Amino acid sequence: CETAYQKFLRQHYDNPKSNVGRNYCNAMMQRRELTKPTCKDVNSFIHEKKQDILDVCTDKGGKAYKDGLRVSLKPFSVTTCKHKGGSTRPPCEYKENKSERYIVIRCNNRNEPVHFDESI
Ligand code: U5P
Repeated sequence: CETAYQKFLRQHYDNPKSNVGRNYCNAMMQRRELTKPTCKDVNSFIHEKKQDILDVCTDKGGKAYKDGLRVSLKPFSVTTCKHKGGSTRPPCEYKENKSERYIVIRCNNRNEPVHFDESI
């Protein structure tokens, strides 16, 4: 079954950014199974190398932030998808916001990311 790290990758890792047609978020949220049984409200996809994301869990690429979270030392390319409102049942309609932001994540004791908190 899916580990917490695998789930993080499914939900938040997309590098290079997938070519999925005209609405990236609508396609990706469905493809990554984030629209069942209801539309996930907010979800971010990171367009950087897997190793660079892993490095945020160590001194190489990240540092301690509040509440045991870690923040990246450099800005990452991130697309955040936000549900447009209306029905929370599929089909889900999202708007996208792509920019360079510091990511805030939680890591497990094997220095793998297991939670995306926010980007700042
Ligand atoms: N989330 C993102 N990006 C954001 C904020 C939240 O992907 O910028 C996702 C995370 O997967 C988080 C979930 O676990 O939304 C719930 O966020 P929250 O309601 O705890 O803020």
